[in-house]
Amino acid sequence: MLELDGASLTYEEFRCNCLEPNRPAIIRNACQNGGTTYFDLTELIHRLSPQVLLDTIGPETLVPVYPSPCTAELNDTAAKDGCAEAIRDEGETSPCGPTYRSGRGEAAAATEIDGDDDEGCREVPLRNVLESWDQTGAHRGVGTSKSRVYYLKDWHLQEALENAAANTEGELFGGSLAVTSGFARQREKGAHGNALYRVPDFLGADWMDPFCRYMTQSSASPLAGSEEEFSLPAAAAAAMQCGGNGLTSACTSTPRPVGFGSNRSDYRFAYIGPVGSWTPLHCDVFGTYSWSFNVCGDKLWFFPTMSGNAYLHAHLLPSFPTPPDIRVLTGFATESVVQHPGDLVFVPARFYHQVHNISGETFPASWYTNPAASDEETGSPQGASSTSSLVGPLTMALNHNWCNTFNIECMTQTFLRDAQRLVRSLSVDDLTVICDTKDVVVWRDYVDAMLHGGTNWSYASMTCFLTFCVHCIGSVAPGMVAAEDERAMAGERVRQLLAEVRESYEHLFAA
Ligand SMILES: O=C(O)CCC(=O)C(=O)O
Repeated sequence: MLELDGASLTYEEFRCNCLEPNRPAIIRNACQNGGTTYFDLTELIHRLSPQVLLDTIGPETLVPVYPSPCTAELNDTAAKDGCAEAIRDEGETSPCGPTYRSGRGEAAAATEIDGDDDEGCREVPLRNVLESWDQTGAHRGVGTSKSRVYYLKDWHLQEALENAAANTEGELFGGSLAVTSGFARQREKGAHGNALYRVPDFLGADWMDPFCRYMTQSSASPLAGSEEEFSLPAAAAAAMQCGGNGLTSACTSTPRPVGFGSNRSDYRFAYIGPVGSWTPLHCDVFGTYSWSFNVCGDKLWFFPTMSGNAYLHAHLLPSFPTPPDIRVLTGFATESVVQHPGDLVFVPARFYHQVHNISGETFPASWYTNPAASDEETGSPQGASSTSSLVGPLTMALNHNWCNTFNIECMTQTFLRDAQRLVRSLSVDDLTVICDTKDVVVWRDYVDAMLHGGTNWSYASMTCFLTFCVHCIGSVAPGMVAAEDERAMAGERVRQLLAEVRESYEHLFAA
């Protein structure tokens, strides 16, 4: 695994070693670079500690958790193998796709959390999640078992912290989101989560975050000033309207810009999990890159080699159940690395990875055992006794998905493949019955809505996104290119991709 030193890393080095070849890397010592502090570990550990989270976000706030089978066994093996070293497995490639190597590892046995064995995402009050990690066992009974633990992940913590601060500062617009100028400006300058951290400049440009910010602002309030902030002239704003963006559309509803997922999605996350929780083999959403910064504890990452990644794309079935110890699979070679606090892992576009929380920190926290009895006026609990506990050990990380000129083509091609896959699964007869017409303009609208509902992106959102990028690159909006010599190439590439997406939509049902 490529190792880089974050203290001295330049954007040019990162571009040449990681972005251009689409190659994973671990960046050690990523807290400071060139005299700028991007992550302050002491401050981060404090602000992400369970007690401070309870105080700032609120115990009843719903957070996304995944019941994760625990992998204590893997941790033992990994430790024995001395996994700071890359583990290379030069397995022969198999034409049949990945198979299990005999004799090593088994998927952890599963038991129920909350009487439900569904491993998908669910929303649970923050209090319940923290209680489930109580080391003393005093708060057990919220649904943990020895072999399954809650893993708090894909949590929009940054947004939650911005909203909480905006609330406190009376800045909240219309009682909804922290879209007001202060936080939007901080975010534009690369500071996230109410000054929780800054994105290191060596990672280069990010086109996802400004687009998501624009969409959030423009859908939250016409007064939020998003057009001013992004200097979108009327023509660019109009070009982003659904139904007026070059997509021939039968939709008669009011034209509006379309973002990814819900129009207010963002791609900034926190991952907090007890030792033993893990994320199975996957590639990141939309063909984006991701970076993951470790705040406390250690993570063990498994990546296929470059050729192993190509092999997995050609052979891995979407529902193939990957085992905790990925090394039991044959057919592709893997490498692994242990990420410590202060290290940042770069995950390339459409690159498989599997991640295990292998060590963590323990935190003191206290709960009111009878929160319903708390006095609403003073906020102090009445008739509710507070008990002190130890929570953990926990591994904590921050993470962004992003894209720029080096993976925008991969992203667009990934989208076009998703769209084609959906179209192939629909017959002309079905569409005629469902849409009650043979009009392909109606079919296209219908399929695009289906695509958006199922995959969180669509021709409408890709067209809006690429139009936004063309405009921002051309108008020299801040942060769209990390080096000025990339601007012309970036602009040209995005214009071509926009034309390709429009062309594909136009011919979606061509013979
Ligand atoms: O930390 C984890 O559990 C998963 C992280 C991940 O998949 C990512 O950052 O892309």
